Amino acid sequence: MEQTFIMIKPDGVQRGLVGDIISRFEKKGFSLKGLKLMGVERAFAEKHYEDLSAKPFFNGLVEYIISGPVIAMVWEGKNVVVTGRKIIGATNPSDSAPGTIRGDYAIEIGRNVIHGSDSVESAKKEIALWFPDGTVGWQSSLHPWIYE
Ligand code: RTP
Repeated sequence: MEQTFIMIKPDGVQRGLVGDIISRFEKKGFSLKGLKLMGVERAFAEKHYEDLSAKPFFNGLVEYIISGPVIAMVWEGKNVVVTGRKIIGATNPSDSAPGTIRGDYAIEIGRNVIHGSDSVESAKKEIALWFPDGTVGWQSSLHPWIYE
């Protein structure tokens, strides 16, 4: 089954949005496979966002991610990478539809509350980076009610 990496950024944690965000993924039917609250070192944040290192906003982005604890999660389910990005909404909250996390809770691109892997390949890379010891293997008893 497909997995994605989801991170609630420091603003989402500080603003008390953790429960709401987890609830949205749970209610959709996805399974939580890993979760931890952690402070991120600068080098780790730079590694996570290494593909963006040439961007003018890179330093500000790294400062943002290390500014407070984040929630790192692994979610599992059919098409969870693409559907997770839809639940999150467009990168710039000005473009994210109401009903999405960013559409409902964010105004600026530099404070957009949450990260989600953008492909199955980057999900695998990000899960290996954030959960080097792996995750707990368990199956939700709700599966027969969610998948035909
Ligand atoms: P994320 O990786 O956080 O899920 O975001 P994304 O794929 O939707 O967007 P990406 O292009 O990968 O950008 C990563 C994060 O960098 C910040 N950003 N700031 N100031 C700017 O123009 C700008 N552009 C991007 C955002 O926090 C974005 O989520």
